[in-house]
Amino acid sequence: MNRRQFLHTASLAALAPTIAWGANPAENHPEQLARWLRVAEKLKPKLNETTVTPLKVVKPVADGAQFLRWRMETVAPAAKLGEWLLRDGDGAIIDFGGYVTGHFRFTVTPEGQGVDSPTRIKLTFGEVPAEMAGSFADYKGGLSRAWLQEEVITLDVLPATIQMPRRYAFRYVKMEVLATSPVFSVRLGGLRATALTSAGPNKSPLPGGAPELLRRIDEVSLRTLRNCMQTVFEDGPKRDRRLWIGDVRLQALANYDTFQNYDLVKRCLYLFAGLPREDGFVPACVFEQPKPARGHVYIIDYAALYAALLLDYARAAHDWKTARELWPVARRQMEILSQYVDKNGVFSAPAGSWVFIDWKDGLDRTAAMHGVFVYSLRQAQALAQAVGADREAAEYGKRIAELTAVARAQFLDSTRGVFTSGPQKQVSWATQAWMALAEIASPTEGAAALRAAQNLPDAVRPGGPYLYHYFVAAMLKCGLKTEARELVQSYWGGMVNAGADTFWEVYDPKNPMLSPYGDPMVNSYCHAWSCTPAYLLRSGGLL
Ligand code: RAM
Repeated sequence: MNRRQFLHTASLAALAPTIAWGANPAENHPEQLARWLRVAEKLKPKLNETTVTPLKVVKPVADGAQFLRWRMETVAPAAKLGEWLLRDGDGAIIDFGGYVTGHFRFTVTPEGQGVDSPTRIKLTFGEVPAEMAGSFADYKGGLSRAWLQEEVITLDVLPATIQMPRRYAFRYVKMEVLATSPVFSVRLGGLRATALTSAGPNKSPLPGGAPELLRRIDEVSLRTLRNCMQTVFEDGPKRDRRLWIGDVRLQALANYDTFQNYDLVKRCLYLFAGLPREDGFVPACVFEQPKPARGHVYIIDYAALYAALLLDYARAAHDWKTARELWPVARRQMEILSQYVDKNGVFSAPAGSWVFIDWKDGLDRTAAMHGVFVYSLRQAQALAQAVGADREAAEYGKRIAELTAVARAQFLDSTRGVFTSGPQKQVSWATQAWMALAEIASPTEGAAALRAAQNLPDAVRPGGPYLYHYFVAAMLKCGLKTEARELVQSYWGGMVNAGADTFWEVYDPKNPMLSPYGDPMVNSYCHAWSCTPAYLLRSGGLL
């Protein structure tokens, strides 16, 4: 089930057992949840602001040689804009020279015989040249067209200084004068962006000798992460502008190695903890505004990974107090998910639920999800040991052994040296990655399986950076450092070479128009889960 289908599913209530959770009733007591939300609120960061001025005026040129089909040509330095008199149908595309998440302001000055009518201006903000070239009127995507960043404003009084009300995510701004009157024109000037982030300076630059391409990949990773770090770790500052477990888990890893904003991760952990479903299951995402609220979707693998998010945090921040306090949340996810192990011992997500793993049509997710669950049980076991929950630690250990034995019996094709998934015995990169990360495969088996999947032409490849990350992590775990580095260089390096100054939500080198939402215009081109080379190049062990 993909996200669009999921949002059209009428009710999730059927998936929610109505039992109360927590051996200790205080754990899911409304007061406890409210207290956790207060902790999250106290940790809300004040954003750092930087003023950014535009670099130049550009124009998009169709170019089949470019991955995203357009390139920008310089028209004039940005300062020239103020010299131009603009009237109906005139406009300019401004390049800020780099990605900005923040606010935009500008001035409009009239020139002529007087202002005898309102002035109408259209603004379009874009992350990539294609958004400046096409018209949003042709949008065919399944997600709301309101994600596309465009505004029409009508000014009654000139001169005017306009501070646009929304926060935008952009490198380019198209400004079009739709209407003045026959007696006056306007000049646009004073263009300024205020970039926002909760990231401070990078505390850990790459070692001097790192190869050039890896340095560039790292820079783009850091820019991606910085722009996604707002009052939570957002998935994408253009879209969805919210906190998702799968995304924050990866962002947090990159953050520990670079910006080291531990409190922001802690805030996110508390937001999920304070906003569970009635039975304690954590939502896949949460909203911050107008007040913190749980998102409307549940993703089985994301809920499992809450344990990893908590354990990584406790280790990185040396904050075992928080681990102890939020341990019941991680434990509850394991309790709920354990109910989904079927009579054959295979993790079997309930019908109608959403198992994400990757944006990839046709991917059989059974084995990969089984792997995510075993991986998460391992994280939960380490947490249990650290917080003195001996009973759970032992119980998880037993379950890990059982699930591992079942997975080997069900999924391992020892003749071919790969793990398969589903009735068609599908071979995918996803399955091999999660079998290795879950330690269902030994490092030697894992290395062979990962290599085999890469070499099998009909193996289902990843659809996006989220799964590429876990595949690379699996390679590193199995000792395939050289191959892992090659993959990072070709995949993330491919985006860099295609002109990315922030990493994209989806990238398939063979399919530039790929979109999980039916239109690449609404794809996010600065996306949380794509920033992980910053981690892989540091504690990930890629260098
Ligand atoms: C996408 C979001 C996010 C991801 C979910 C599953 O739409 O952008 O990154 O976690 O879906």
